[in-house]
Amino acid sequence: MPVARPERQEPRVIAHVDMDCFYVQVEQRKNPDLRGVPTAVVQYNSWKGGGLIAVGYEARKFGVKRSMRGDEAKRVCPDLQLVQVPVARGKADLNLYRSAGSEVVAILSKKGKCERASIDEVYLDLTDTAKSMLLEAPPEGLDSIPEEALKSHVLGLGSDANKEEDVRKWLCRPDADYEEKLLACGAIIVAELRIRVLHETQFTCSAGIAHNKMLAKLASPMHKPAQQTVVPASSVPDLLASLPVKKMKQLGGKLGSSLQDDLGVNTVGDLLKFSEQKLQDYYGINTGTWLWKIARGISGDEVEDRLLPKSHGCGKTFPGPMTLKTTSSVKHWLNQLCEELSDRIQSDLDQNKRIAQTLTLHARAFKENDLEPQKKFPSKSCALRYGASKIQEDAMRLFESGLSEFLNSKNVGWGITSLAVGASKIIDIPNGTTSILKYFNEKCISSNSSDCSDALLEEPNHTVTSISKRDDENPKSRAPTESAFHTKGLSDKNANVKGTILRYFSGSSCSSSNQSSANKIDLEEHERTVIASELNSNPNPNNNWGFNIEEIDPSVVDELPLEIQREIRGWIHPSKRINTGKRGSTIAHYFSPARN
Ligand code: DCP
Repeated sequence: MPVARPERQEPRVIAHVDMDCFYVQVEQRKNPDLRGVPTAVVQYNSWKGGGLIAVGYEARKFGVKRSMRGDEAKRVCPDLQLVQVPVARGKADLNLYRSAGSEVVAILSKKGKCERASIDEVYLDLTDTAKSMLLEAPPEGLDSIPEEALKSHVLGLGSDANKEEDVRKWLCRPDADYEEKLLACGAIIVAELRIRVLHETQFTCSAGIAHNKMLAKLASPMHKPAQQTVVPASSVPDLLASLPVKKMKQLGGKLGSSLQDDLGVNTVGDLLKFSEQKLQDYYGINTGTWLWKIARGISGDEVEDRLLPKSHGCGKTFPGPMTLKTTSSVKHWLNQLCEELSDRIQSDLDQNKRIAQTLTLHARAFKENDLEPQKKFPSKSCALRYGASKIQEDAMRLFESGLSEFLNSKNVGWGITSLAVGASKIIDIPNGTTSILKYFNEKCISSNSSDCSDALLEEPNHTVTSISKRDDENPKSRAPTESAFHTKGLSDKNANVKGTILRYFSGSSCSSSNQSSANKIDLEEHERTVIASELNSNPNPNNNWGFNIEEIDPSVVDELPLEIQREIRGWIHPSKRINTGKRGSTIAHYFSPARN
């Protein structure tokens, strides 16, 4: 359940930056012939043209949607170019997109505290940078305001013909209070950052700029692609008054449904009718206070200083005839997955000096003559040992333990329709452990051999743990940030930038009215809801939307924006809770035998 974090008294400037049709942009950069052409990226499974996972804005004009399969999309847009997601070891390989996301993060993180929230979205705390700008180069003193900043959508400002002039006045208001002046600086900083991202990576992005993470995240998709939306404090009541509760982060699930069903709350603004005490009576002290605060746009969540993922995961689905029915076929695929996982944690160790501590196995399964079809294959975890063959061995043991629990030790036929392995509880290696690192680097990493680790590591007890609670621990990895940001320098660098980022979408309707963009978002949200309810009501969902849950590739899900992950996981494991087991956070703990 959500908990209210204490909010800082000082005003903050937070941005949420979200890449536009990200995988499509990455593919268009790789193959410039695709630029300006309706394009979509499809899953590697080519059934009915493959499931669309990213749709370019040119294709969206024709009505192409992410819920379609390639064949259907081609029907609505015959010129559509379909690009298949790269494949390695028989499954989707997201490395291309991951490193493209890292290029963007590297640029954004130079200007403020930066939290990589998913493969294509980032939070920035620009408070210090905005303060410096206000002291050294306030908007009203600038010779010119960047055109991209003038194109901002400032909520509450209206959308008159004279919009740019109105935005200029808003950015330069001498009578604005300190909080709103900082926000104006934030808008200019973000506009310049977005131009810099475009120049250095060729990618466009959209952004929300507000006084907290929650509001920034709400604002970033309001005007897409390649635009930014600013949320002055005075616009918050109106924004929340009409915002459906289900669209608010953390209210998409049961809590949101309970608000609707039990309290008749349909929009976030409706919550204003309830006192804090009343909300606490219904939902407990913490959640009650959190609800009371979000109704007022108050959120104390901090931007975490984290540029690297919290965990690594890879998985594969085995729909229909591909279902795995023998231990040897499971072993074969687990070996593939574990090899990839091993490669990724090794390069994390190499590049970032981070160690993953927990190995987890998830599966979806069914059994013959099932009398308890609601019973899920239990997720299992144990201490993670480095080296591909050790991971393979442990994953296989986790699988066997999970299978025996799933089958209740009965000797019946079974099938596996999805397998995934994950490495989590990632910690930074403390200083002074160079010799250990050297050992990992020189022996284990190159050979991928399991034997080398035995020489150094005491074998941990491999307690197999059933997973019961979501891992919310957040290992942080810091990167240098600049405390001051010289707007002028950035402006100079981009002085030759003609026009705005929107021109990269010339000919697209994307720059059109706010209304159409809002409708688009509503429609997509509606469709997802319908799909989710179809899936929930249908144990073997092949629904009218042509969308089959069996085909969701867990490896594709892992790095998606959090709300999409939650949504998809909600379909797959409606009542799943992950591991509670708290481990020590030092390397010493890792090398000592695990306690049973
Ligand atoms: N993705 C995926 N499967 C999904 C949803 C998304 O593989 N069901 C991938 C492809 C997307 C990327 O994640 O390009 C980012 O997802 P977003 O939801 O941010 O959507 P896009 O960036 O594609 O488009 P938008 O411009 O609407 O944000």
